[in-house]
Amino acid sequence: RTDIQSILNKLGIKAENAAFSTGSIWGGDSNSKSIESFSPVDGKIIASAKVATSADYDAVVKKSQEAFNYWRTIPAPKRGDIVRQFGDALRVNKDTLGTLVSYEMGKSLQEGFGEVQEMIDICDFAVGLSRQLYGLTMHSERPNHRMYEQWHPLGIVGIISAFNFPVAVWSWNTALALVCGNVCIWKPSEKTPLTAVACQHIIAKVFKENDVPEGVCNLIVGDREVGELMANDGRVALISATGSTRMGKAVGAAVGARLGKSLLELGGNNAIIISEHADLDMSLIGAVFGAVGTAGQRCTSTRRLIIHEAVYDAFAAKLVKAYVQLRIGDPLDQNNHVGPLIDKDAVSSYLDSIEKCKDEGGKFLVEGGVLEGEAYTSGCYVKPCIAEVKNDFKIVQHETFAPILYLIKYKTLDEAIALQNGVPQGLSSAIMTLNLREAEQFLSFQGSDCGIANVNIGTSGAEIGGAFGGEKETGGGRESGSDAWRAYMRRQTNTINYSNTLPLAQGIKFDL
Ligand code: UN1
Repeated sequence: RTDIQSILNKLGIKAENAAFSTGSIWGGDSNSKSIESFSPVDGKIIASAKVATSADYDAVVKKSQEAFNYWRTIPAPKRGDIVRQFGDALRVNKDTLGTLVSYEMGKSLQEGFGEVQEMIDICDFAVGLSRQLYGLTMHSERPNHRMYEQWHPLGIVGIISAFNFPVAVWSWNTALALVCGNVCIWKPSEKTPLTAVACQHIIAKVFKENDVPEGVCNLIVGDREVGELMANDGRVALISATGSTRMGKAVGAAVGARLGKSLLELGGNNAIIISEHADLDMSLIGAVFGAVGTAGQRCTSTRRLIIHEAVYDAFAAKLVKAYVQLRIGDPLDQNNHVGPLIDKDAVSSYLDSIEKCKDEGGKFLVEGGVLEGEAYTSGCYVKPCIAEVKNDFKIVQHETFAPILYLIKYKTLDEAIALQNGVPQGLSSAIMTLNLREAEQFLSFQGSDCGIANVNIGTSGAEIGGAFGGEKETGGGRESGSDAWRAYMRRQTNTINYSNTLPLAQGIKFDL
């Protein structure tokens, strides 16, 4: 059995209960309330963390403002070198941090390691980016003039992250924000404060070794109130928020009211179209991993399968057979496929969704339920289930963060695409087909309306090199690879006149 205490020791977490950290300074108002880190694996309280007060928050913002004045003067490739060292530190800590992710959040150990791997990958990506951050040069309409654009850092980037990827999503934002010359304030999910503390220790050590001042990366542990302080604070130039659509609407409205920038990565309702031309064995792996991986708690989890009528029965039978074989239990035991949900509230919403689905006429091919017994004392282990539904059921239109998979039958590809797009969310989508015409139609402007559209790959498990995010209620933001870095910088257009007259644009005459 994994010795969590020794993992915590290795990650430098002792009796950690500070509300905030600016690097080497850990602190917080001693009167503030605490939140407990609860492991859904065994139901134990791992540790507690204080909640930042508004005074704590203010102290952190002041430290980050000071730090920004320094950090922006460091050349971007040098900032990249610090991020490279952060990536190296993550390599050293991959096993311990990955294990803590698995224990605190409940995802499988393999997925915990995979999450840390995403952190390492984004650091590598950011290091390369630190020598790029390209602006364009354009031709001026005026003689002997030069026009170009450059990208400058924004200042403070506020990061609000969710429990399901408690560390990777922070690193996507942080690695890019840092090479762009920004400083960060991170509010992790109150459900996973310890993995956040572990990350802060890892990055603070790298900063210390490089004499990077406190305040370049800051952690504030807190609940919704701290998130609200940040969203309403004009000193925070960009809020990058990952989580539910409800949270995103509130954050987006608050940031929008002060005309700040926000980057929102919210809920998904991801579907795989399984065509009559699909490789069904391959489709099975994509569908099952997508639906039950991370116990259905990825924003890219597969929620709906839209299956062609010709293969519907055969594929449904394959699915049922695979689900019967799933091993549910301790995610740290690598023999298990499915771990627990994050907490009992998540279990209630899973049960509630099953009820609602039945009320609307859903027919369950694999029944759900909460597991009981010695191995499941936390009360958070549930059975992945499958229901035949109609796409317009209210519950099917809604993202439930749990392993409930909905099956929908289709006749034509146009109909399948309409079903796939017929939800409020627009994050990830996929088609399983060996037919070129179908694949291209799905990827075309008449196809999927999502930010991610895959062929012969499931909906989850995106690589960091692409821009990650989606449309409609998913919020429109893009994080991670491609040119997502632009969201973390401000663009400046510069026109330089090296002639000895001052011609005006648009040929306007103005003589004195
Ligand atoms: C999320 O669930 O918020 O594509 C992020 C994936 C992962 C990231 C998911 N690389 O499933």
